[in-house]
Amino acid sequence: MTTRGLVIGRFQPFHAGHAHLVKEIVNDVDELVFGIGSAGDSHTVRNPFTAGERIMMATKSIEAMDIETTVYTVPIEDLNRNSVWVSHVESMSPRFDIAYSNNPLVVRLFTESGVEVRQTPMYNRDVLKGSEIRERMVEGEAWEPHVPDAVVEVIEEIDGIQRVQAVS
Ligand code: NMN
Repeated sequence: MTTRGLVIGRFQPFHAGHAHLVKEIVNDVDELVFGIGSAGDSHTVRNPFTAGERIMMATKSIEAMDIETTVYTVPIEDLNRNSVWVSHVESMSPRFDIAYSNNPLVVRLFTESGVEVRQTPMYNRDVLKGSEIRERMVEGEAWEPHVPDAVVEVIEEIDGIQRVQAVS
């Protein structure tokens, strides 16, 4: 039977740590569901990019990785009720066997619902976190080396730096 993994995160933006994570997870599973969390949020300091923009970043970055695994990208809006969030995710996603996250709340909610959760090693976490990369965008510091080339292209296409600076 096909083993399918779900990775869920906000990907604001998709960065080199996420690319590394995808490469690790596809060694474990036959198919990957890439869940874009807080899909309804955009144009804020914490969530500057829309779900559609994040789908472009992830799709183009994963395409460039040249992996064989089928990847489904699914936007998942937040729900103001943690106790039913896992059912909400399941209702939006292809069936999955394993959830991948290092977010303590996400780990707890899936575990309490009986879903196997795997945590993944953090890769160069000092720089490779969304908040640090967004801060660099605001300050006009180098952020490009820390994201896949495809993400640089998407952010240029949407004039993303101007937006991040304007909402900050
Ligand atoms: O670990 P991050 O990148 O923050 O991603 C986790 C995602 O899961 C976020 O989009 C977060 O909002 C979402 N989430 C939502 C709920 C809810 O809507 N009740 C609960 C837990 C996680």
